[in-house]
Amino acid sequence: MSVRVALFGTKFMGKAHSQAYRNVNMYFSDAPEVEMAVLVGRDPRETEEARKTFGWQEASTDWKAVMQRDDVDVVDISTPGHMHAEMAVEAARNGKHIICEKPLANTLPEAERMLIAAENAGVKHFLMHNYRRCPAVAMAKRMIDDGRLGRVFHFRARYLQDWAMSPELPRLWRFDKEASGSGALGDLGAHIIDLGRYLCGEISEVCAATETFITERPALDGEGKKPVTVDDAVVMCVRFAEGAIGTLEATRFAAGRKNHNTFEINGSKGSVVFDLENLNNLQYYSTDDDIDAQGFRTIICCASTHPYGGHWWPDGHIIGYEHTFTHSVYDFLKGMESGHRVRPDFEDGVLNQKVLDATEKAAETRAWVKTD
Ligand code: SOE
Repeated sequence: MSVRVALFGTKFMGKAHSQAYRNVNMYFSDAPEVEMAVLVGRDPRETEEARKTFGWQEASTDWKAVMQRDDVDVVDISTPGHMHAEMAVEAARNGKHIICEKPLANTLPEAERMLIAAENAGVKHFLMHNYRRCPAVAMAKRMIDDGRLGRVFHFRARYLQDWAMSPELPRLWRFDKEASGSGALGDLGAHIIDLGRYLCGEISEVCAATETFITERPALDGEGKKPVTVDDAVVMCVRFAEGAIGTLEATRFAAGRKNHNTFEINGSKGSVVFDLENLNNLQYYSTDDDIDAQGFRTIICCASTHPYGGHWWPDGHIIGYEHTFTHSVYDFLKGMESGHRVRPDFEDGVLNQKVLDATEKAAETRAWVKTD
């Protein structure tokens, strides 16, 4: 079986997804082979340059025409959020399987429309929350599912960056609610909400505070300033349906923090700690250890016994950020082959969106808000 893909997006995520398709062909020979058919962008010259660099067969700037092509099986949407819904609905209408970047959409009604369109068309749908597929994160999930942490009490997550701190930074699309849905909340918070749901189950209730530290920024066209219409930072307290409680923080204003994505989970039989800056390692504490030998130990999750192990290098040879996209694409392709559900999918996207919505409502009303 070979699968022809059209990728929509030529920037950072377009690059990450392109590399994932190349890697899958090279390292995951048990997956269907990918043909990198068409790269779609807005600007003809930029798209052609990206096509050459990323290794796609063709370049196009006509996204609707590409959706209708019979020789495309999978549509990969790596565009800004405001285009996700229209593109995904069009892809589903044309019977294409869909991979979509996070967050699924800018609003809950959009996300629901995408899910309904994909389900009605009977196509596979997948949401790119790549951090689920760090081997150490997948290992944490395995340990929780096996009961090795016992009853889970706490989920404590932080996703910190600092790229937005300069007031001179122009008002990019990420500062515009129309284009991005929300700020640090939807961009970074969505990742740790997804990880919280993946590891600890559904989030039932939220209270939150958001803040916009720089409320206007230089307009992109150089004509004066324009208002920032999204949050710069968010802090959340959450309750999980299964009884745990959690705190989540996401910001673009944590000086010195470039891509600091970390969580700690505490259960009745032990704890795990993940930190993207040491992404192959999972810190694990077990209450079963001898009392005089207790302490956190480091599991380097790069052996053939670990999730995704064995596909890359010999045991203990570390991997990186880009591999998380490869693992995501690999699982999606295996799901296409077997027909099994691969998560996170658009249903997860809708559930994540409900948490994002509840968070905005909670911050606005300064009260606890249920997610359903
Ligand atoms: C923002 O800076 C960003 O690129 C996010 O959009 C990605 O989802 C995250 O993984 C890295 O940071």
